[in-house]
Amino acid sequence: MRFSAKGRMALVAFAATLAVAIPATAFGGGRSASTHTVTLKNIAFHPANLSIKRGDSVTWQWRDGSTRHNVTGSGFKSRTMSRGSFTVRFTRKGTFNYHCTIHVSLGMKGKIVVH
Ligand SMILES: [Cu+2]
Repeated sequence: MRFSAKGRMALVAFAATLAVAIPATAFGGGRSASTHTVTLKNIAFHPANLSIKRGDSVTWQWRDGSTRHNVTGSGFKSRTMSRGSFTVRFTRKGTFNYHCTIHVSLGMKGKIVVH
């Protein structure tokens, strides 16, 4: 499984620029890659379930005050932090479950379905 994970704000902004710059023909379906946002707030991921297309990116944004969280999945893991963002580009189809290791017992889990 190949992921590109970038945890720093500047790199995330750079990645978003790259995603926008990828020509539609790169995916054969006449569409450009998109970046989707998941917000960490109230000890939960919003939205918890997200459906995206192969080649799209997901950016998690920390918006839960001083509460520290992380995004941990199979093949990707953010730092534990209380602010900032984390981006993963999904290059394969499938279902990718993830969670926050600190709050998994409180149900802080999410799922990305890549079509
Ligand atoms: Cu958490």
